[in-house]
Amino acid sequence: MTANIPNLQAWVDEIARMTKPEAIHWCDGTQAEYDRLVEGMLETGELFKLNESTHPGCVIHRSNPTDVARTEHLTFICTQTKEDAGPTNNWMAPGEGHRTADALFEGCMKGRTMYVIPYVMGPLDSPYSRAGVEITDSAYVAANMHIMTRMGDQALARLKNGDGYVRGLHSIGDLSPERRYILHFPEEMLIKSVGSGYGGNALLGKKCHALRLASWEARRQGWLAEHMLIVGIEAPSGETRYVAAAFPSACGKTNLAMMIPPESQKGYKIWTVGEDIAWMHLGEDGRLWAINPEAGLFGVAPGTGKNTNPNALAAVQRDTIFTNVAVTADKQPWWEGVSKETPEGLTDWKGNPYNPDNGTAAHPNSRFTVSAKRLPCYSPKMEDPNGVPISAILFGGRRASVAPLVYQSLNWRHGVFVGAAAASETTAAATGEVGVVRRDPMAMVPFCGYNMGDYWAHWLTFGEKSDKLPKIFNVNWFRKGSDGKFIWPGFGENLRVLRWILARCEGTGEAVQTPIGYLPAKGAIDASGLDVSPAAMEELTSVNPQEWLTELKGIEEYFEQFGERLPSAFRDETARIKAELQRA
Ligand code: GTP
Ligand code: SPV
Ligand code: MN
Repeated sequence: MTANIPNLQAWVDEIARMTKPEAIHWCDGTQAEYDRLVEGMLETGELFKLNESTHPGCVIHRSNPTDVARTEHLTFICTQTKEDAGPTNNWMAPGEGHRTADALFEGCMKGRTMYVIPYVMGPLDSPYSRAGVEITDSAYVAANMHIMTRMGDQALARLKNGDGYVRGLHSIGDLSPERRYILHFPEEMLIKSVGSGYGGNALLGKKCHALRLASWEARRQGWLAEHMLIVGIEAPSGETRYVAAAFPSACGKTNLAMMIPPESQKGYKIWTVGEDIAWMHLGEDGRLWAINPEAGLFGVAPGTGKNTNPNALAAVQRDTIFTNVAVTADKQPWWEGVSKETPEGLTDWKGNPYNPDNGTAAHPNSRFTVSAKRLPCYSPKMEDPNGVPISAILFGGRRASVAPLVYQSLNWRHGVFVGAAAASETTAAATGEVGVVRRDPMAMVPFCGYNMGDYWAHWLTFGEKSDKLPKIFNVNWFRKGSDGKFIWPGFGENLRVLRWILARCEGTGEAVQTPIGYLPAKGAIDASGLDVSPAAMEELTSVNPQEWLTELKGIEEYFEQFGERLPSAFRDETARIKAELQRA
């Protein structure tokens, strides 16, 4: 098949000349094609079949053990000037980026099939969706793209309308971290990724396109591309309100997007619109509207259990690709948190008999890929070309101390500051040390495709355009007590916090004003029936001025590196909060 789309055939030919594949396959996006891809990988051993009677259509992939998470130190933004990439991104000059990557792409597909994957991020008929084409030599990537995006002929049709598209070139190369680069050329709307087959490094529609390049494009076009879930909360009255939330990787987006209201919250229903990425635009009505550019879930397996995330567990019972989970003796997928007992005869994520001395059975960043339509709480709004109106935006992360369970910003400007000041303990979703507090503004540090100072300025402009914007909050489900255990039960019980948030959006919901924002008044968050003492609840909903003065110092130091690009509004906010804390 050939494509009659400006420059596409020429680009594919050029890449084929450079990479020298044995065959070229234009993906059509059909189920038959997906089945053939899986069949092929079962033959080569890239995939193994799981128990057909308990998990029909499910397969497992075991990565190279050095290729199990995003590698942020090998991820670069290649803009003309270093300043446009900003201090939070690795930068490489475009010329050097092309030379470095192309040397590795040269002949890299010899003996392999090159897959050409036209895809659309977002509903096919939405003006807010964007198209792309990924070229890859990985059948695993092609199969995952089938689940995660709208791809193949239906995408090609959209490409033909001439809107322009992102080009993404990917090769697993030799999987060596020494020859691995994930390069973004926003000025060319181009991605070059080599040396990794892992999700965020290789499924180029996801973090590379839908966040890094899209954030760049969004700034120019006046919209927002964010690392956010989108969840609908239907009240017993039947009214549904939508919330978007930005938490860093492995900090609870998937879980919050599909939680099940507990016994105590009878009558509420939760609808999942998105669980990782949101593209938001200002509607004609002045509200912020969000679409989910993705079609599937690429979720963290460990911790997914009957009590924590039954909806995700239900979704992954069939037609799912598991990556780096463990396998039981009867070929069922297994990970820490899916059952209390560790079953006998387990095979670990590397394919060896499980031995606790070698670490966990499933890799801490093991994942499942499954269509969002498999979710019992799937929201048909996921296909709505206009998306859903957002009532509240949540920022947050994993903080054992300092950050309260929830607080509300005073206004849009302060809300943008709250997002910019967010910090979180690092997780296994990226290689490197785990559990270190790092500042992660808007959960976008690994994903903002340009200077973060400019990104904040862009966020602030929305405040001048509308007075119907969502209210902005900060949440933290991960506060720990002196016993080292989480104080807040989290998961479905987080609905109690969401209810206070939605009440605040409606002008009800009692609050106390503090220097950092509005905190819930005593009793405003219903904690009845929970194993959280009144004293613990008090700890979760109060501000320690000393701790916050230290926190503020860290925020100010972090902001320094942005120099002139730091919005002056942020200096005003830190000055105000500091003065108020010192008086407190
Ligand atoms: P990415 O896909 O990496 O962007 O991650 P995510 O933000 O979607 O995180 P996810 O929901 O997959 O959660 C990651 C881990 O945090 C899992 O092990 C969850 O079980 C755990 N988790 C999620 N929500 C909560 C919560 O409310 N409380 C506690 N204690 N743990 C949670
Ligand atoms: C994340 O790390 O934030 C993820 C997984 O959602 S990945 O797609 O690999 O980036
Ligand atoms: Mn993510």
